[in-house]
Amino acid sequence: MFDTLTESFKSAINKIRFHDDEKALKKALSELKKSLLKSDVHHKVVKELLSNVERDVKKMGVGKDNFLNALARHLKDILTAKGNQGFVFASKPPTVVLMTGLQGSGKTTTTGKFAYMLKEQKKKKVLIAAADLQRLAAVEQLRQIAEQVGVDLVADENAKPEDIVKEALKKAQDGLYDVLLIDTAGRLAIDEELMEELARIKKIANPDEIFYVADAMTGIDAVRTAATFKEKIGITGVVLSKFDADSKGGVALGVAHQVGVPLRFIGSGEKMPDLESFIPDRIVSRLMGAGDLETLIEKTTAVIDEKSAKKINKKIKKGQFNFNDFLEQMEQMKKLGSMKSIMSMIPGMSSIAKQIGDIDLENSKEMKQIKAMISSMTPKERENPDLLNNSRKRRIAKGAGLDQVQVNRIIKQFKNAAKMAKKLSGKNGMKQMQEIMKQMQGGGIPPGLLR
Ligand SMILES: Nc1nc2c(ncn2[C@@H]2O[C@H](COP(=O)(O)OP(=O)(O)O)[C@@H](O)[C@H]2O)c(=O)[nH]1
Ligand SMILES: [Mg+2]
Repeated sequence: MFDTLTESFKSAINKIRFHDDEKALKKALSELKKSLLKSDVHHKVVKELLSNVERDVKKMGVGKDNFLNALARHLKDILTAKGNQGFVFASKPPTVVLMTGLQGSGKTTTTGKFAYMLKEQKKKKVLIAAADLQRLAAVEQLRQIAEQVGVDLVADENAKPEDIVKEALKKAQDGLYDVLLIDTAGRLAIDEELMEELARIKKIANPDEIFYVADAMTGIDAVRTAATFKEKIGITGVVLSKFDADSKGGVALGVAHQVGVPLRFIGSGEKMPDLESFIPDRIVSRLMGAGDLETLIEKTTAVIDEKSAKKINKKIKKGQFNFNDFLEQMEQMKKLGSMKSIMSMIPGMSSIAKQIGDIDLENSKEMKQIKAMISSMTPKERENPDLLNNSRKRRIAKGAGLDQVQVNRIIKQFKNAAKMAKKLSGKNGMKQMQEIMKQMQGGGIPPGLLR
C-alpha cells in the first residue's frame, strides 16, 4: 500500500549507523525530505515532521535507535487527529453512518465495502439506505451491491432522500439492526444545493459518524474538499478511495494533519473486501518496513474459521493436502482481498508485494487453468493427487482444454507447494520461515522494536 514510501524510509534509516555524527543525520533527513515531497506529502507536513525528528535526535544523540524512535513517534503524531479510529459502534444501536463526497468519489462502493466488513468480520446486522436519488442508476447500483454483499436495503426511486432516511431509521430501529449506512448523492463540485441537501439529511438522521469519501487520485484536491466538507457539514472521518491507483500515497500521510479529522479507512480496489482501516500505530509500523501483522491477523481470523484451519494443517503435515483442500483455500483467500495488500502487511514482504504486482485470484490465467483442470478430475483424483498417471492426465487435459505440458506443470507446482508447506509446518518450520523473512528484509527493522 505504501511501497514507495516504505522503500524510502528504509533507505534513509540505513544511512544512520549505531553511533553516528550529525552529517549522517543531515544526509538521512535530506533523503527523507526528497522522497516525502516526491510522494506528494504536503510540504508543511514534511517540514514539521523532519524538524521534530531532527530536534529529538540531536537531543538524544545521533544513532540508529534514537532516529528510529523519533521518526516513529513523530510519524504517529502526524497521522493522528482527534477523533475515532477504525469503525466505532454507538453505545446504543443502530450506529448511523452518513456517507458523503463528490460524485464518482467512491461513496456507493465504500458503502458496500463497509457493509461487507461489518457483516463478514464483525458479524453485524447491516441496513443500507439509498438516499442518492439524483440518478436512477445510482439506486440500481446500490441494489446490486446490497444483494452481492447480502444485506438489506431501503430504496424507492420515487421518494425524496429525506423520506428514505426516515423510513430507514424506523426500519433499523424496529428490525434491531446494528448499523445503518446512508449513501447520499454527490455532485461534480461543491455547491450550495449539495450542502443544503446534506444538511437536511443530517438533521433527520442525526448520524454517529459522517464520513467524507475522497478520491486519492485527485491528490491535493482531496484534502481541500475534505476541509470544505468539514467546515460546512462537519465530518468525523475521511475515507481515501482508489488508493490502489495512487502510486505515490503521500496524501494519506498528510490528510489527517491538514484537515484535522482522522483518516479512518483506505479503499484499495474495486471489490468489496478492498477496504483497510487506517490505524496510525499500524501504519507507522508498516511504513518503517515492519509490516502490519495485527491487521493481517484480524482479517484472517474473521475469514478463516479455526476448525477448518486446524484440519488443513493436519493434512499438510501428513502430506495429504489435496486438490479439494486447495480449492477451499483459494475461496477463503479471495475473501481476504488483494494479494498485494496481504503481502504488504507481512514484515519484510513489502518490497516483494511491489514486485509481484496484483495477482487476481479469481481471474488470473493461471487460476483459471488450475480451476478448469481440477473440475475435470474425478472426485477420487481430487482426493488423491498420486492417482494421476499419464492416461488420466491426458483425459484431464482434454476435458480442461489444456495441453498435457500445462497439466504436468500445474501438478508439479501443486506437489512442490504441498511439499514446501509440509516442511514449513514441521517443528522447525516457523524458524525456517523467519530465516527466509530475515534474509528478505535485508537490514529492515525487527517488528518488535516499534512497540
Ligand atoms: N480502483 C478503485 N476503484 C474504486 C475504488 N472505490 C471506488 N472505485 C470506483 O470508482 C467509481 C465510482 O465509484 P462510486 O462508488 O459509484 O462513486 P460515487 O459516485 O461516489 O457513489 C466506480 O467505478 C468504482 O468501482 C477503489 O478503492 N479503488
Ligand atoms: Mg453513488
